[in-house]
Amino acid sequence: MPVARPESQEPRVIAHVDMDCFYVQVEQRRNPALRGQPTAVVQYNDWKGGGLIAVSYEARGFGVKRSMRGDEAKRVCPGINLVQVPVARGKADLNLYRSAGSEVVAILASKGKCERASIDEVYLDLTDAAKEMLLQAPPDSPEEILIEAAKSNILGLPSDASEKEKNVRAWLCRPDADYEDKLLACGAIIVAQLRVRVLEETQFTCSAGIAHNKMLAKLVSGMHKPAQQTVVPSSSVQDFLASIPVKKMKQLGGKLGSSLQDDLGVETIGDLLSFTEEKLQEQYGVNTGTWLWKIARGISGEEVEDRLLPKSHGCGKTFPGPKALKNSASVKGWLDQLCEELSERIQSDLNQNKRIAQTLTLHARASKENERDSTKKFPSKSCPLRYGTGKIQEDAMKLFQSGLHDFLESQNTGWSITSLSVTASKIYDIPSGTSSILRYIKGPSSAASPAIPDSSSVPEDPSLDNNVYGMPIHEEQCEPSISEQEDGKRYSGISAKQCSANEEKRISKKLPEVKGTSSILKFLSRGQSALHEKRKSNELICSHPGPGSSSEANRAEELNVPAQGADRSSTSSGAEPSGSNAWMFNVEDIDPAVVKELPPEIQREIQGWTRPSKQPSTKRRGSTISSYFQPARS
Ligand code: TTP
Repeated sequence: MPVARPESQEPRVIAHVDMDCFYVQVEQRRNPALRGQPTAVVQYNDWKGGGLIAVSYEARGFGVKRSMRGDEAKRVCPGINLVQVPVARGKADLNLYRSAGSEVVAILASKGKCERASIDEVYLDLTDAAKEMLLQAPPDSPEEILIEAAKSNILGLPSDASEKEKNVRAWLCRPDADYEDKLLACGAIIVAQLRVRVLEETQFTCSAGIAHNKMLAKLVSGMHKPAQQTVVPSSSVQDFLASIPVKKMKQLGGKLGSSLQDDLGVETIGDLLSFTEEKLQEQYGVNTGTWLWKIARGISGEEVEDRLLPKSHGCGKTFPGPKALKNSASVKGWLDQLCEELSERIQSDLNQNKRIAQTLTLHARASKENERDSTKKFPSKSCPLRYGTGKIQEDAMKLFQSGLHDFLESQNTGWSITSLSVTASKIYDIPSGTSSILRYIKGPSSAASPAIPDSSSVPEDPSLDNNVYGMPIHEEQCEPSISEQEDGKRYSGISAKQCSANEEKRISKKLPEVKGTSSILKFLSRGQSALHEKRKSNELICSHPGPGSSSEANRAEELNVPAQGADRSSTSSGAEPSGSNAWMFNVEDIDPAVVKELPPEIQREIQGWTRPSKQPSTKRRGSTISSYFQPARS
């Protein structure tokens, strides 16, 4: 459920920058003959000409839409160029687009805190840069304003087209503007400069929104596309929000937005103004009620995170209709390919960024023979991630088998899989200096089994010894334990806390004088305990039942699979797993930035988890609020 964050007392300048028809622009840079032409990028699947995933603005002018397939686009616009997304291992290979996005991010990040929000969009906190401009070189002469800034769209300014540029220049230099607007004007100039640099250095155009918070910046960045920017002065916020349909707002696209429409008759964000904070809290709980009350007033305290890299990596593939997988051999064949790609990506993240992923998760979509309408979902399964393609493949297959066992509920029936994906999450930075010190740590204990990664998997950087990340493991120090969880069920497993403490003690004993050790110990103790656990890959599998699924833990026990906290790892609650299951997958660990890169069916499933939990309801949709949301009431 959305929660209001405390907002800053100081005015901030936040920008949301979104590339225009991004995959098309990347293809146009590869093949300049496509520039200015109606063009679309289509999926690797060529059924009916392939689904369109990106459409150029020229093609949009002919009525081509992303929801179309290639054949339909050709009917609407016979001159359209259809470019197939690059393919590797029988599926879309997005590396080209990912690295093009990184080029842009590198430029945008030069002016302040930068959060990469998806493959082609970022948030920037430009507050400091704007303050500095205001002090050092405030805009004071309309004639000297950069042309790109003068083309800004300022909400609330008279929309007389012939006078627009003149009005914008005057607004950006207004001597009588209040401090907030002056900062915003500086932000608009900085964003215009950045957009010009992006164009010059990458040949890509982008659009942007500039406002006092992330929510408003995001809402307006797409308002004037392509290659334009829009500014939201505080004085225009109320009028602007009065025109925004609730479903357009982030976090209101799902059940909460529907409930606002059906139960409160709210159509636009502005309509929320007619409800008191108490009334909204009464309906939706204290946190969400306050959040709604604030967004109606354009207030949002959400911070721009300092993050240029994704929080997780994922690869998936769908198998629609006759392509559905119906036996373990074909699942294994595809899983091997997905794992190979995932392994390459986490390996390159490790080599380039010195980051290590902790959790491997398998998601699948399945149906049982003769039970096409069953609501039973294939449970997502997680385990600690072991580096090395072979190990990831082996573990992913075990996760699949465990999920299938739960899904089939011991029925001996045929099944088919319509989508598969593997995700690596809980990615941590390795503190600098760790590698050389850990080479020292390795010493004689290196004979102990390194769980992560395997020796074949980290060859590219000799300074990154494989045991750097696969910490020496002393099995005898990590006794399996039986723990009784809140629900009274017993789960066998490793006491990670105990293991971590032992390991830490052992390392500190061994390295009393090594410089920089404390950072390593911090690293070792920071939710990394799972790395030290004695574990065979089939010993720790965590299950993530989809909504409506019954207890996975019971079945995990039958399977002799310790489902530590299985039922508590609710993917919708967002609760952090406790120490002993710190490796577990949590939906919060999935980077929204990469969700868009997964097949649409998987996207929908993940988005479903991030929406408010739904209580099973027999009532007609919309009849009462309580049928939609879990308690969270005051
Ligand atoms: P978007 O930013 O949603 O769209 P866009 O950049 O193509 O166009 P716009 O100018 O309207 O912003 O998505 C960025 C890229 O992500 C897009 O070029 C292709 C890819 N993508 C998919 O592969 N599948 C999807 O469902 C969406 C929405 C995007």
